[in-house]
Amino acid sequence: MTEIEYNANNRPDPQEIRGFLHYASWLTPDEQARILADLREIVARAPLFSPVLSSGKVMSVRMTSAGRFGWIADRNGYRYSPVHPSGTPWPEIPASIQKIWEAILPEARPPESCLINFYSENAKMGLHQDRDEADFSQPVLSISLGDDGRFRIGSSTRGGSTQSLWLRSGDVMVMGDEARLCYHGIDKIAAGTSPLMRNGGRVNITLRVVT
Ligand code: MD6
Ligand code: FE
Repeated sequence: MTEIEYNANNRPDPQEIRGFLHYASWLTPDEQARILADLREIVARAPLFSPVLSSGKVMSVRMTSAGRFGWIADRNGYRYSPVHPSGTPWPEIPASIQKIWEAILPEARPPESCLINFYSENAKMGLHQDRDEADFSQPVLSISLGDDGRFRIGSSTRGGSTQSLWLRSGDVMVMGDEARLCYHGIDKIAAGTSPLMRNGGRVNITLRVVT
């Protein structure tokens, strides 16, 4: 298959919302399908699992990862790990995903972790900060595929006002600089809003520098 190339100059400019940069419809439908095919290969080797938080609660989002580090959660807490819960190393980050980071964030260090979150119709992700990484000067980039998800953004402290926007299939979001430690989460999935996946659901991919 031909290598995907992304040229950020031919793509939509972002809208800023509380320091987050939202690139609506950055990926074409063909590019989204190509990325989804690469994700299916990752999931075949590193199956999705349901993380259990230290509270004993099982997360409604199912996850797996690619790259040097993946995010795992079990009774011992949550952390980055070089291996899947099965003990095997994570698959490599596919070029179709890594090249999005390189096109949008040419100055950033290469991503070391590619977290893949799968949301079925009733899954949610509570408001959280991404603060398990060592270098907060490095941004986090997310890619949304499949059904629409309502993304909620707060501030860098708990409480206070929030704002929401819908993330749609093909959208890219960058959380850097003053937004890097803002609380955010997904409070609703709009089932049946995307034809990308036959059985519905939403996928969010987050790329991060961990060390
Ligand atoms: C999601 N995203 O969109 C969850 N984190 O399903 C995140 O938690 C996230 O989209 C950091 C930066 C961008 C994100
Ligand atoms: Fe996050």
